[in-house]
Amino acid sequence: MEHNYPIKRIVDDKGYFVDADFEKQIDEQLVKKLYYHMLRIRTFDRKAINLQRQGRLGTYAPFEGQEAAQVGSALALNADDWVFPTYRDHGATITFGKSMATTFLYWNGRVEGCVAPADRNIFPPAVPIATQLPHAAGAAWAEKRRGTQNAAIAYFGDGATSEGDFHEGLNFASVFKVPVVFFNQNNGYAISVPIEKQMNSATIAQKSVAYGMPGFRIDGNDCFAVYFETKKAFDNARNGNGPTLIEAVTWRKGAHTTADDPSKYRPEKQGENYVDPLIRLELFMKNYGYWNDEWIQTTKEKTTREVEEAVEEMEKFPPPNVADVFDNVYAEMPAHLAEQKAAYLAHLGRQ
Ligand SMILES: Cc1ncc(C[n+]2csc(CCOP(=O)(O)OP(=O)(O)O)c2C)c(N)n1
Repeated sequence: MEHNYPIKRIVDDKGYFVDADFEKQIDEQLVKKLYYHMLRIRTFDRKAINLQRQGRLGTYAPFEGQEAAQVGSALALNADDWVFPTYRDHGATITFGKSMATTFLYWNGRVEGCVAPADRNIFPPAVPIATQLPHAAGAAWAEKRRGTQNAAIAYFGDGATSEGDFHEGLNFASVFKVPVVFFNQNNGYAISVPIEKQMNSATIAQKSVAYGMPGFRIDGNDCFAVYFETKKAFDNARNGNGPTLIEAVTWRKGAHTTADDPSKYRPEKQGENYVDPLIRLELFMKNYGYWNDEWIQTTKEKTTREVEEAVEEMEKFPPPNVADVFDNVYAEMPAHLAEQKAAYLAHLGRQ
């Protein structure tokens, strides 16, 4: 089955073109945009881990290694599209337009961290696995019924494909031919469970066959392959051809969250040939004359400053309102919650 789903790539591990058709479509502007966003979210990610270690941030789900998958796909979206992320896709949501400070607030358990910017349709991160797939199909269906050109993307991991919601989301989207892209980041593990223990299918992409939709396997560490293939799936969706399933094969370098230790369940490296997606882009830039020391230095300083400013903004926030836990569940609070809220506030001596 695997041979029916070869991994598409545009640039190899050493940063050389394997698909020459794309040489003309890749220009300096695109290369710099991809590099800037990948460096920006990596700087954010590493800072978040440090903050968690210092007790300045709650538990955090790192995405290092998945930058090409998240940036490449987020840059393929239009501003009015819908994004349905998981707890690991803040690289994608930040690239799409969510602020870093808001994202830090989310990881501090703040309700403010779930609020999307006014000009972007970004759902709060889905923590229950795969629940966001039917949501994305529903949002896309609504856009179709309204006759717009807007589409939706649902991000999810390999483990999510073992959940019922994955199958319901794909089936619904296919039957109603809705404009949605199901974007899987196959990072090899669902917490500590390797993909071979998760499923008997050789690939995730082949699951598209059961739902009568196109499915592709792409190199999730090749930002160009991710960008162009996701764009193609979106064009297809906007043209009325319905959903696509994309499997971006990648590697989660760190822990599932800052609460676990990956050395207990897997090797440190993916394999002999593994090259970090950011290093791969750097090699490409050097190979094809896009590398410029001065620009790189300025970009590093800019992204570091941006992250530091976001930390300051997060830390300036007043203490959270303890009632948030109760106030943001239902539009109208049911009696049992109202009772619990009153009891809690009384316990804290705030009534
Ligand atoms: C419905 C549900 N079941 C179980 C969990 C516990 N859980 C949290 S993350 C996770 C693994 C998810 O793996 P995957 O979908 O591959 O995403 P990744 O974390 O690798 O990005 C599980 C089982 C959950 N959050 N929701």
